Amino acid sequence: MPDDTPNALHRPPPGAAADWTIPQDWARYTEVEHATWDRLFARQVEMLQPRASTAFLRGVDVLRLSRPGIPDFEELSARLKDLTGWRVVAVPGLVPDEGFFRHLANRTFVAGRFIRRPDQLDYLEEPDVFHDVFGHVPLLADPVFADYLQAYGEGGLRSLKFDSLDHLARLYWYTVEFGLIREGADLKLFGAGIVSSFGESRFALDSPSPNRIGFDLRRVMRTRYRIDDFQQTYFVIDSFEDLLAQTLETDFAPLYGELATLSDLAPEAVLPTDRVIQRGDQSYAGARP
Ligand code: HBI
Ligand code: FE
Repeated sequence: MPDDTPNALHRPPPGAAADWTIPQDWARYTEVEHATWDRLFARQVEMLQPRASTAFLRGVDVLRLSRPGIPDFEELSARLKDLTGWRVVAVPGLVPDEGFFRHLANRTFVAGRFIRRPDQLDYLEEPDVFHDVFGHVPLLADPVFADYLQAYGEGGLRSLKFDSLDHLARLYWYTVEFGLIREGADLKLFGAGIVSSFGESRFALDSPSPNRIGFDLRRVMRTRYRIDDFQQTYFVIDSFEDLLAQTLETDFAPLYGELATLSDLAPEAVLPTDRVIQRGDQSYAGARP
């Protein structure tokens, strides 16, 4: 099954272990790299106070991510292990799906160790340490989300024999990377791709352009996504408990059979059966080339 993860290597590069891990080499970070982390962190954490999910903000706090400089994965993992059994390990870049799923199933989160340059603050192709650690790791301190991500990894390993990894990747994309969550009457951010992006942290909640639709597993798994720009639709979960329940309760085998008979949906689609929280006008997407 050729791996479709964009520009993923197909075997560990020289210096990487068989499970793709490499040493973080924390002592090698320069002052400029630590300063880039501090600048990104200060900008995000301030604007996320009213926007990010409670669980995300709690994770930033309990994992002491406000300490200056790029976190040392060993120190971070020692704290995280006590809370939910997760650890953070460094990898050279994108890992093929099987290796990635296996890490998640073992409660090890793979993180890039490089950090973007000062002139790349607002966008970069590959996930760097700020996207992976600031974006993804705080929620690993939440017991229910921690269970969800491990269940996702186990589901991924079981799914390798089906030709349905693109459906599964959409589930990851629209929750772990770009998910929104209800908190009372408000919508809050929890997806790592959003909370690690200054622009999208505003866009995802404030812009009239994207759709905001209640999460439904089948609906999400049918919906294509953009990897190079803000999302045209955000899906909203009611709680991490509900997301975990929908994932655990589902036997993915018959689900894949069902999905194979249904057409994919465009990123901007709105169905009559959707729980539409807000129908977007796609004004942003329309304006883009
Ligand atoms: N590898 N390092 C890394 N980080 C990711 O987020 C990642 C990956 N490989 C595959 C992948 N994500 C997605 O295809 C998931 O949907 C599986
Ligand atoms: Fe990510």
